[in-house]
Amino acid sequence: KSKALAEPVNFNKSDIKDAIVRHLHCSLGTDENKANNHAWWKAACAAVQEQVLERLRRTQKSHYLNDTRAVHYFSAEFLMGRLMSNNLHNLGLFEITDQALQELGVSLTDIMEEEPDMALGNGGLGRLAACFIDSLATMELPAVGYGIHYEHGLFRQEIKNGAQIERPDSWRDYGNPWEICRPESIQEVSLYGYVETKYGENGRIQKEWHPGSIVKGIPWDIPVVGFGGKTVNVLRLWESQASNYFNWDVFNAGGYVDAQSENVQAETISKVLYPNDETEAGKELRLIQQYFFCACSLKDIIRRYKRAHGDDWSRFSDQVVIQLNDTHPAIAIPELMRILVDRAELGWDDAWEICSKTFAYTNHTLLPEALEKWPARMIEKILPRHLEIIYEINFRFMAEVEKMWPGDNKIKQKLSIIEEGNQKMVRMGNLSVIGSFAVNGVAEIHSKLVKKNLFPEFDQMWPDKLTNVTNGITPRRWLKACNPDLSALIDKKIGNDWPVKLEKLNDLVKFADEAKFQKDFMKIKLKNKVALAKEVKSLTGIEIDPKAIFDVQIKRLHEYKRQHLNLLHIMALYRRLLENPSYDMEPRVFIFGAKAAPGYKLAKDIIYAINMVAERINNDERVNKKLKVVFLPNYRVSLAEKMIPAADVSEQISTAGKEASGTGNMKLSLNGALTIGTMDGANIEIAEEVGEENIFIFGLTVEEVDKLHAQGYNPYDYYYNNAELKAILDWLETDYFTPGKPGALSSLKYSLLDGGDPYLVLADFDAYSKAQHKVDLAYRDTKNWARMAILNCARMGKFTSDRSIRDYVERIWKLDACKVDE
Ligand code: 26R
Repeated sequence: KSKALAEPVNFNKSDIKDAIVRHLHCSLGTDENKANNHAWWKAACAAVQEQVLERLRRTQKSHYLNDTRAVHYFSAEFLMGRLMSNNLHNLGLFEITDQALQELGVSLTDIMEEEPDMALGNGGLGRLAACFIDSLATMELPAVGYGIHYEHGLFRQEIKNGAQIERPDSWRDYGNPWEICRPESIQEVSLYGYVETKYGENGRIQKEWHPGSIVKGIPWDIPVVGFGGKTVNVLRLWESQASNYFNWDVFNAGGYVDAQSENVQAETISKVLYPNDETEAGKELRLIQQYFFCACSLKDIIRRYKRAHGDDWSRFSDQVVIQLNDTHPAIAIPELMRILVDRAELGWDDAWEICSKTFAYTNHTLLPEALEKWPARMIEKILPRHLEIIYEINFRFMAEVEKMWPGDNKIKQKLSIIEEGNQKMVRMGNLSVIGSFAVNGVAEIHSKLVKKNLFPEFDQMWPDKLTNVTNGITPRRWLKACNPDLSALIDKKIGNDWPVKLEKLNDLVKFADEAKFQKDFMKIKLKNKVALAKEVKSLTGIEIDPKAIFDVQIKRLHEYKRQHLNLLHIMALYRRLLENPSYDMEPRVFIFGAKAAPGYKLAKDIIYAINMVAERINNDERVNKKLKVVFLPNYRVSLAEKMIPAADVSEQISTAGKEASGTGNMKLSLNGALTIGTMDGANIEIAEEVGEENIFIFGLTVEEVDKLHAQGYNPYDYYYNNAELKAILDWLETDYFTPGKPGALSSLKYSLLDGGDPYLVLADFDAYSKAQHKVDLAYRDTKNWARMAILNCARMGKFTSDRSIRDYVERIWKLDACKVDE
């Protein structure tokens, strides 16, 4: 056995040093004198990867020998971010690798900056998937993540003259040291073509799909290292490639060049992540992406199942559970039916029995424009057999509905998978509920609304199907790795097992009033703010004072998240300072990070408005000692890891009922930021945990929002009744913030007045402004602020993703952990 493959437990500093240098020489063909940071980073990754792969091999062997039931997490998005620091921490090798590199004259912190983010997701849903697979591996649960190996992840955002521009993200241009290609597990997927109806010997109708096109799926495996390093699961991402088999005909006909253009088409499938968040565009390529990764993944699962159980399908749903991360992978339901009925030749009822015991579905949004619907004609063209199967599922389901509500066509119309109308549409949400044995929302309030507003009749039909699993975040990445000083302080106070037992943070409560602990806690916060201030300076040129309140709003840009409510309040403060230079306020820096979907005009206008207001304020000598505004470009996981530890205030100000859960709220609170927020999503449960006196809750509740809409909401009521609000909105129409370009910000004003203000920004403005004033006053009491910050951290135990996974395991997946033999 070579030194580098020494037993993981015995792997020490000099082993790491040797392995890194060996990779520098033998994998990268360079040496200690010539290597730049990028080469050092690659060599270090390769050294770590040796340890990872050894544990991966053991994990796979244990899972195989124990023939474990496993969860298969199907998600179009996995927002992994960087893996180096995470893997080192989870392997327990961070400190000694840091020291090893120091002895080689290299800074670990510096070389980690070389790693591009794996940004294969839009936001919350994708990051949740990444936190979940971390918890699954940590808890030693057999699990596979399945998704798409996008060539380009979420676009890189640049800000030019205040406006967002999108640049391609090329995270893999210089190779990804963590992934392994598995050509031995390539799958083929059919598309297009037609269905032939045949009659078998027994008189049974047989369907055969003659595809018009076949593409290959190449699996790339990313090892997922559990904390403690015992279990290493895999995230398997499929890359599309042209199938040689299909192109053979074209090739023989002498169409060498045409064959290449076929390749381009096939390879387009995994080219790019759709950057839409919450607005379905109905694009054919997106449906193909969804089917492509579901079909590859199901074949992969079935191949593994058959290896152990042959053609006996009776145990399939005992061994396999598939979690659908929103409806994006819902096409897997008719695909499994097709395999069982057309290929395995099971009867429909037997097939449906297996299918509906295999799938479970998580809903992440109630926004109508985010609920996926595909034109039936589009499905027919791409997946003709699947459309037939969907109709059959629906036909049988309609009979159930008829039994429950005889003669009620209204209800049938509402529950049907097919939406009739000008253009027939397939509702993927309905298909998902009907084809799953469990459906969950992602926070208490959200799950209640899923039952009450989105799927009330389904809830009546199957009272136990709809449930809640409140989201969570991994404390390994979102505290231990991103906030090392605070983590060390916590270790010192309560021991070091909190990363796997987050409820232990509760032991900090007893120190919340201790002066020394408060000082240490806030000293670390200040140090993190100094570090962020440096980053802000280098990214934007803006100087900010680390002593000011750092008020942070980081999330995708959307009207419902109300970044513009934050902006209107900033303008109010600016105006108050101009009108009264001695206006009493704590110095505050408002910091934003947000990407807008490229086609979402108003969202982009809001980014532009934030930047133009920022520029004016930051350069106004009259106010910029007290007020600064920063928009950090290209918000992403690795930037969040720098912003979150430095935040004093966390903005969670969505219109009540619109944010399903939120997960950034949990990360910020865990790192000692105080929340200003509405009674929405997980904010409600955060308030319950930290106590009402340790959070700034404001604004309309869901019931009040409904009532206001019902009685007819008129934003002008608020415009004319609040002189400050009127002045601010009118200000937007002048050229004060856009010199020489009056009206450049007027789309914002329009959306809030004549546009109807759909997210009740004006209705909540006054309450928000008052809550912000309370924040300002509270910050002046430094001791109490420290106490509140500590209590926020101490009471976040509930929001570890380990608890979410435990909920899924006990209530939905029914999985057992599998110890990996050392
Ligand atoms: C259909 C398509 C355009 C699409 C819609 C919505 C693509 C992506 C989305 C993103 C949604 C589903 C999302 O990320 N939702 C977020 O999920 C988080 C994890 O559950 C929640 O915390 C968050 O509140 C919710 O907005």
